Amino acid sequence: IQYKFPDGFWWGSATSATQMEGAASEGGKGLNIWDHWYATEPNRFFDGVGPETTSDFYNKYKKDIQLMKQIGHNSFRLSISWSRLIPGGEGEVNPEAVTFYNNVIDELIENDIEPFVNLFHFDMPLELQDIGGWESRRVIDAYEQYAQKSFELFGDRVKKWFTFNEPIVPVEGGYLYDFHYPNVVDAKRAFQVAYNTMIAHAKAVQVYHSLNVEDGQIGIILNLTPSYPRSSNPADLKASNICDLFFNRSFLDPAVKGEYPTELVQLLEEHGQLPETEVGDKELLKNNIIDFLGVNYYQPRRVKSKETLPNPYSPFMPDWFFDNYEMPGRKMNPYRGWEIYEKGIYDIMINLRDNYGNVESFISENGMGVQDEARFIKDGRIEDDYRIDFIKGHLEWLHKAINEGCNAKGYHLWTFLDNWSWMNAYKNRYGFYSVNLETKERTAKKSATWFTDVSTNNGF
Ligand code: BGP
Repeated sequence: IQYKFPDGFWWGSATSATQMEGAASEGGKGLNIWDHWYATEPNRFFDGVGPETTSDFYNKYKKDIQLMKQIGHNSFRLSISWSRLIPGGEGEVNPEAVTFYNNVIDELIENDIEPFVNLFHFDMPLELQDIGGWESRRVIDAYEQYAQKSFELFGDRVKKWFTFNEPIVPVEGGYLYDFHYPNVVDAKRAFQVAYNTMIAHAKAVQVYHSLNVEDGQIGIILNLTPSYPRSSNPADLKASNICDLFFNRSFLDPAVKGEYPTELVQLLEEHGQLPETEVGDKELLKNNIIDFLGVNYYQPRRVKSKETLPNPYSPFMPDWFFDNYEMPGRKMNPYRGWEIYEKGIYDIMINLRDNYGNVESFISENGMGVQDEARFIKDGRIEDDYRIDFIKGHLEWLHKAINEGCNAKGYHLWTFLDNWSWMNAYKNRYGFYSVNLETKERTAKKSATWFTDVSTNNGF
């Protein structure tokens, strides 16, 4: 074995409630923004397909957990659907949801698969969005209650918690670039949402820490996109530094260090974009840093300085400070339009080691979405050698980082089964298992077999 990973390394995969559960109107679930958006604007979604059924984990979890076990998973990340657990987002819990999540958690544990549970994966209950979503302090309070309830209900068995998955995505999608509900384009509101999310995050961390759970850890999952400048000329460096501030450090610094980068605060202040704060927020952030960090890594960001100055009368946007740079010769995943740059995973880890106190971390998502995988079927299974190469390439760099002292504890693929994706529905498939959308039959891809060896041997 050339690449051996540390003992106890977490091998598994990740998914989210909206993308995998289905049963969107079963079991007493309330509506979230995705159900609502799909009902009102189905043509926004690829092929007009929404999240109502997806891979039907809600009804098939028992079998699916067997499949996880078969491919050597020792851990698996899911999210709780807030609108399933607490329809409407505030008030009473839904007993059917409690039964469902209890069953899933128990089943995982019985099969020696450690449950990693995330509280918020883009799925705001509709009623709470209607009163302002993350712009509203009442929603922060509701989230705190929801977090507390979840810890009380499931915390005796779940020891790995996450407050948010990729909190920047609802900011970018919902408030900057119009690819998520509520389709607002307004940087000031976006910064308020980003800030309030971190206040909600810190409150959940505070609640969890007050419970003093032995062996319990709480963290956040961030999609870190290392920002590479086109050249080392000062203008390019500045552009890439600002990008890093907006898209990485605006969450990473408060989560790990308990405070926002001064440079970011100054920049927002200069442009009149600072969010509203409340007395006590600073201390809250300072006193409630994470125990560990999930890193989702798909692609880097390549940046160059602006070719033309932004019109100062146009509404403020982070894009005032940089242009994206299409580096000649870069390797692309053409289906998703994302660059594949395996070394990025190493650069992230070294940055965490050197600038973030070597915070405990793991790769909480990494994966390759591919269109029309049926064309790779041979003898009844998808021969996804491209996915194996993709995972291998990233694991090699992760291994090097660990050898150099980085504190990385695991690797989760996105995702276990082909599932529904936010805007792309089933266009790109990511799973270890393919899913026949009519019969819901699951079939292992070649990568699943390969990954079984990796997890069983703790290396490859
Ligand atoms: C991450 C999300 C996941 C998942 C994945 C793949 O950003 O946390 O929810 O969807 O990306 O991206 P996509 O489905 O958009 O191709």
